[in-house]
Amino acid sequence: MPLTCQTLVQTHPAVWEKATTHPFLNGCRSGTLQPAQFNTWLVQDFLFVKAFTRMVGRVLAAAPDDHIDVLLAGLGALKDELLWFEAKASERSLNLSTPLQSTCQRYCEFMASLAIAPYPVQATALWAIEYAYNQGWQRPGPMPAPYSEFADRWGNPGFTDYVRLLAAQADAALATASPSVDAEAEAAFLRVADLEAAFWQMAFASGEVRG
Ligand code: HMH
Repeated sequence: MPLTCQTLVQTHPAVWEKATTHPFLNGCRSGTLQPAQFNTWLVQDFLFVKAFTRMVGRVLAAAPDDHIDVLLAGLGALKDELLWFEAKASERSLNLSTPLQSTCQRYCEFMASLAIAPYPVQATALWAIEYAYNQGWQRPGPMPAPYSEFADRWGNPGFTDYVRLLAAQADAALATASPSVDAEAEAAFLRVADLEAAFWQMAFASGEVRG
């Protein structure tokens, strides 16, 4: 049986759960998150998305012809997203010219490292990165202001459809992949999951009120 995105989640439920649930997200839902925690996330995620956009550009460069449309649409949405992050940061008077925290740096380095990975591995990692936010922001349930806008960005039906298309493209690429490429794709999935959990923890811990 060929490896699929669904198999990856089913094989590693605990790892995926850790990647997509966190006190940070529950704190958005309950209103107990501190603004400093949220603002740390906002600035670091802007820096992440800039690096992620470059990664999607590289995935596009490696993609077969019939995958170009979906990736171009994704890049178009990322153009809007970067402008939206700038607007959100400006509303909160946040400085986006901030150094990357080490966890964000590690995630960006991982994305850069995918440049030399086979296309099925790149497509799997891209799907996992988007699916993590698609699920993570929806899992706690409806969020109050100001977080509802953030939850909706990654939880809206259009984004959910986009993530499904990314899964279908990754599955198509994996369908003809060798066992060693499958193993590399699985390792990339697990790496994304770890980095996602660490990213939430980075924001949650760095904005924490200390006594
Ligand atoms: C850390 N993972 C992180 N940030 C994002 N914006 C996404 C994924 C997008 O899906």
